Parts: sequence; structure tokens; C-alpha cells
Amino acid sequence: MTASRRVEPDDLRHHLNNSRSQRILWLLEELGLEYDIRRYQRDPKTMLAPPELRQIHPLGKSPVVTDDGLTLAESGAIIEYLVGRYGNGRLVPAADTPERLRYTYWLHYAEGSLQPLLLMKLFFGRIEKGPMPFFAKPVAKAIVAKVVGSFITPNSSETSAIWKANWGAARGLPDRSSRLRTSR
Ligand SMILES: N[C@@H](CCC(=O)N[C@@H](CS)C(=O)NCC(=O)O)C(=O)O
Repeated sequence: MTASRRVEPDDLRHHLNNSRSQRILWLLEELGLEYDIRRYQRDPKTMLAPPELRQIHPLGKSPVVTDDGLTLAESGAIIEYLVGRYGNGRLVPAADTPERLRYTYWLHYAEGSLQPLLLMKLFFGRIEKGPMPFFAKPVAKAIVAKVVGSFITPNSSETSAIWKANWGAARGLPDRSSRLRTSR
């Protein structure tokens, strides 16, 4: 880890507990940057972010960073910004190479393909356990079973199989998912 920048006092990361912003903290550490953190706590009942986070960015989500007067949300955008501005060529493959395309693919895959399925799994898993009149329970259970069985499980199995096959290949193991190889 090399320290490459002294962050000004108003440069901040806005950290919501138990959230994706952990990944940005990890990246800031890898880049050896100094930074300030402002902490926010989720509402323990709804698990939503507190309203103060909307004063930083209208979406009111985490992660969000403030740097040099710029406020930026969205994990992938923040990662590209930090690596591009402070990485000095580290942590990113050279432009216009198959490796760079692979990097871009997986960066977007996390939020674009994988995370929506994980969230659906989480939320649908909560429905059955939530409070509801006893007569509504069988209906709720049937709806959850239908959505989980016909959409969430098949999609998440396929999505994680592709992920595992590709990361195995990245570690020198056989790549069984040729459909996702970058070709030029
Ligand atoms: N796609 C966005 C998702 C941001 C997001 O939904 N963050 C969650 C935390 S992991 C959040 O702020 N949840 C609180 C809320 O929705 O009120 C990203 O990757 O930055």
C-alpha cells in the first residue's frame, strides 16, 4: 500500500453501516489514500438509510463520495473514478486490452446482473417471515414459492455458475464458460 495523496479536510466518504460502501473503504485502503468518513446508521426496522444521506446525494444511498467539490454515487462509477484519478495505473488493466474488457465486464456485472437477484432473494425470503393475518400466509407462501422457484433460483444458479467458472479461469483453472470470453 502506498500513500499517494493527502486528502483535504472536506473530502469525505459517507459510510452506511452494513452496506456496499464497505467495498469503497477497501479500495481507498488499497490505494493508500487518506480520507475522512461520515457514518450513517440504517433504520433498524426498515433497514433504510437515514434522510440525512439525501442531503449528500438525492438518491440517499450508499456508497457516495465527496472529493474536490464533486459528489459521486454508484459503486462502479466511484471505483472507476478513484482508480482513474488516484491509481497511477494500479488496480486496472491497460486500456484497449482483453483484460480491461474483462475488468469492465465484472465491474458492471456485480451491480447489473448479480446484485438485483441477491436483493430479490433477500426480500422475498423476508415476506414469509413478516407479520400478516394468518389467512394471508398460505397465499403469500404460494406467491413467494412461485417467484423463487421459477425466476430467482434458476437465474441466481446460472449467474453464480458463470461467475465461478470465470474466476476459476482467472486463477489458472479450466474455463468452462467460453461464452463470456472476450474476443476481438
Ligand atoms: N447500485 C448502487 C446501490 C446503492 C444501494 O442501494 N445502497 C444500499 C446499501 S448496500 C443503500 O443505500 N440502502 C439504503 C436505502 O435504500 O435506504 C451502488 O452500487 O452504489
